[in-house]
Amino acid sequence: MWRLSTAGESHGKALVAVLEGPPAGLSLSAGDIDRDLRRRQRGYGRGPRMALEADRCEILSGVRHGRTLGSPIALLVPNRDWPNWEEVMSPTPPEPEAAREGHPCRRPRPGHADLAGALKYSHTDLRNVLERSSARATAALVAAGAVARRFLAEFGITCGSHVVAVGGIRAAARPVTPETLAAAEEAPLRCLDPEAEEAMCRAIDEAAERGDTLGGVFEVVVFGLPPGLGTYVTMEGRLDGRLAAAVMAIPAVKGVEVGDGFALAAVPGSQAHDPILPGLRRATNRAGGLEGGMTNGEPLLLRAAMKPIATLRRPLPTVDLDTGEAAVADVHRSDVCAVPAAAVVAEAQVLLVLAAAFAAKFGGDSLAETRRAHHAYQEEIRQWATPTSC
Ligand code: EPS
Repeated sequence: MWRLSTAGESHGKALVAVLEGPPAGLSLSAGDIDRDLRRRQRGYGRGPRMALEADRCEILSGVRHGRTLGSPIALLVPNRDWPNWEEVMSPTPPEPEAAREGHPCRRPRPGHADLAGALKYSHTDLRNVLERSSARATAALVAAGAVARRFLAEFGITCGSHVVAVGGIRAAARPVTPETLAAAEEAPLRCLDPEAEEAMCRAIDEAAERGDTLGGVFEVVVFGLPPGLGTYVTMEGRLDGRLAAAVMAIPAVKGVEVGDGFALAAVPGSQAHDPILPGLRRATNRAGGLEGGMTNGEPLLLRAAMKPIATLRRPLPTVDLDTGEAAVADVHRSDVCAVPAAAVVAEAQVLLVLAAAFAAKFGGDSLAETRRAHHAYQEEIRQWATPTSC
């Protein structure tokens, strides 16, 4: 069973992830994790914090001499901004004479966790809410997701993502393959359509000038999955539900669709499904690689809609919690657009769900044991695909 816990405040000392589940014998280095941390930091439209941070992971436990031990893997991602916040975020009460708790935040941002979080936890300083609800916490998810990526790579499973739309500007459809995704890795928005990408970047610049923010749509793609991960036999085991829950849990994500998703509602059944061809392959992948809550052997395609970030430099109307009077929301340092970063976070979430489903199917306390079970299943699938005629 794979299980993840994370902790950490945006301007605290560090973010922490504890991951249980990876089998013993998997090769893993901090470099494997840092690659994804770097990818999460990039993307056109990111704010000044990203220029300050150079996220790097320290492996605290669960790995010895470059191989996992089968014990929980603890990961630490230090916040380089911490020295600037030591007093404001100190775990100990401030000295009375030097009481500089920082100015309490009292004007909640519409769209952020500020108001509901303050009411729920009875926090009078909204900083107590925003520090944990900040998207900074996603760095810990990405660190853990990189371990899942390493595990699944052992079985030929790879995952990437690309930006489909920003601020209503949509990329033209382009072939999505491991090669096209790799080629777009260094593009400003990791978009497969360079012309649309240029227009998106301009829109981000214009939004920045207006003190506004932009959301968008991204797609996560997973190649090399065997059929039969997940299950139809219980509702909670259905992989589409688990994947959607994991991606919806990412800050600012407001919608998730699998394959052709919402568009399937508008076409007849004859145009909605993917006919099964000899060899058990499909010519189309409208289902996005999931049928009956299970992988079907086709690439997994999952799209998500991200709303614009709730911190606006030209803030929205709110209420001052001290006076109850109309006010404008607090302004904090933030991003103008973080759609490519959210896509990297979604990759991590998807990889963690898939690693858990993979481990549930194949088991294994050691990687070698998992490999044997996977190999035997692949042999069986091959026989289904090419039955020997009698
Ligand atoms: C982020 C860190 C945060 C924000 C941003 C993402 O750092 P800071 O608040 O110090 O600038 O830049 O957070 C949000 C968009 C948000 O809504 O909280 C990060 O590491 O991704």
